[in-house]
Amino acid sequence: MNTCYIGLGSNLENPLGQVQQAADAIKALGSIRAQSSWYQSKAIGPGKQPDYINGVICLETGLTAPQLLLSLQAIENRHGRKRTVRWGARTLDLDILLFNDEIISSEHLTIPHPHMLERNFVMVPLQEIAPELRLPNQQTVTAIIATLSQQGLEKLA
Ligand code: ROI
Repeated sequence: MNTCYIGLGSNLENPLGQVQQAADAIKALGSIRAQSSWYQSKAIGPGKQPDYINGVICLETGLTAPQLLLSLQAIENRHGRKRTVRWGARTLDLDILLFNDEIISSEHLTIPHPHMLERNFVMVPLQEIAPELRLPNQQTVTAIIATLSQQGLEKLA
């Protein structure tokens, strides 16, 4: 069995509904060990975009990392994801953040997710469900959070 952390994000077409439905679909890929609250976050990236809803799920699965990636892409596609503008607004974004403590670098997959350490909308929900977790670089989630601004991030009730 593999323990992985998945980041969820949406900023189009009822974002909260999008990520909630995605969480349901992810359940079918194994067993959900933990799920963070949902957070509203200001869009990071160029141009003006609506706010995002973000969250993180810990999934235990028998799938390999490439199989998990394909399964997550299938869920994204069912949500009408169009891959047009890089860094653009999206109905659903599902990222494999961590896969066991593996470091993976292939054409389709880079794990740990290359931008996770600098994104409060990833690290804060991750801290909520795994405060003691160490990343493959041996840093704790809590230590990384201490370096990040909490600006633009709001936990939903
Ligand atoms: N900004 C926020 N706040 N949340 C996201 O999930 C997100 N995803 C992205 C970019 C466009 C980088 N900005 C984001 O892909």
